[in-house]
Amino acid sequence: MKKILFFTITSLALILSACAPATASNGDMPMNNDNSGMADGTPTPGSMMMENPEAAHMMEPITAPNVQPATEADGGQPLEYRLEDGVKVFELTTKAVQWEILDGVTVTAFTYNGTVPGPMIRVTEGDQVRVIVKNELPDPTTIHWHGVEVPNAMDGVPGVTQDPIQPGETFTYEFTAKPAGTFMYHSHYEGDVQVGAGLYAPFIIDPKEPDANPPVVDKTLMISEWRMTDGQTYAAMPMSGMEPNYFTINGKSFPATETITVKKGDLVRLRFIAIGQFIHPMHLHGVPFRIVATDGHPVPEVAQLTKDTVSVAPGERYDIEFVATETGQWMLHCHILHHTTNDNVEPGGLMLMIEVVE
Ligand SMILES: [Cu+2]
Repeated sequence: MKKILFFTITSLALILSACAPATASNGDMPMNNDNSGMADGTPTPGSMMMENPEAAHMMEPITAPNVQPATEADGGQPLEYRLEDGVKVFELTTKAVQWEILDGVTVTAFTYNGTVPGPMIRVTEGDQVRVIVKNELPDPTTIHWHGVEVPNAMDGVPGVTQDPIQPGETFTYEFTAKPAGTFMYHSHYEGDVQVGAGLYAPFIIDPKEPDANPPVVDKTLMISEWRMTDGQTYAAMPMSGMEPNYFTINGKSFPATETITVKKGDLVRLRFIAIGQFIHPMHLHGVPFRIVATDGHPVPEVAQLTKDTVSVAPGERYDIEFVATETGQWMLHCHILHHTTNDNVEPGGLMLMIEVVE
């Protein structure tokens, strides 16, 4: 029955596309070669763009006037703050840069302070935090503090809790940092585009009472995807024609990903944050790990799962811990194996090495 229905719809689409007069062409918008956009019965970006200028805008390449190469090589680095009357004041500027994800592969990215991910904001539970955001993008933007319990007016939803921050404008967010855990901040304006284009960063709130058994190594890994075609960068989307062909951990594809060096016997904590639009089952070689926190919230010890693979869906965070018991180079990688390629070539993408030394 399904086959007959599919055949009927496909045939109808082909007949309709063959009969349609060639009046739908729009000189400004890229289109599929066949102009129908329905060659296999599936609407593709080309056909949608012709019909809907807003969709066309969402699927345009990431561009900005006069984009310069990034001056920093590493994303997610701690952001300095100044203290003003007991408030920790951070400054962010949104801007487009050319960001190298891999030797010879550079994307046009929308960033906080010129890096992908943006700088890590790391504070202690109960801190009063002020973040001054200057928008130097060609488009409006807002910031959402994902998982942080902020007052409603600080939630960063355009048209709901605030007006979008227009290009050239500045907006100030202020809230108390709570609860403790692994969080993030990201754009909430045209998120389908701006988040994939690089507007995301870690936000870590350390507990007021320090950890009784703190990890020796504590790394945050933000996972996302990109689409690069003909030298143009697109925000990768889970739709035909917009799928990613590059995958990054902290803004880098393997082998440009960071190697994490740890000493044998060290307790290691990795904080996975998925901020793209795809699920990534992250698999660790060598030893199993415990899931000690989900979405920033501690898991009671009796409820902690021991696993070697954890699927991290968009928006989720998993903090995992393990003791490195054997020396050697141990892989950590996504187990959707296409995600360990660079433009379809293996190895690449979502892989990194954990080097355990004596
Ligand atoms: Cu994956």
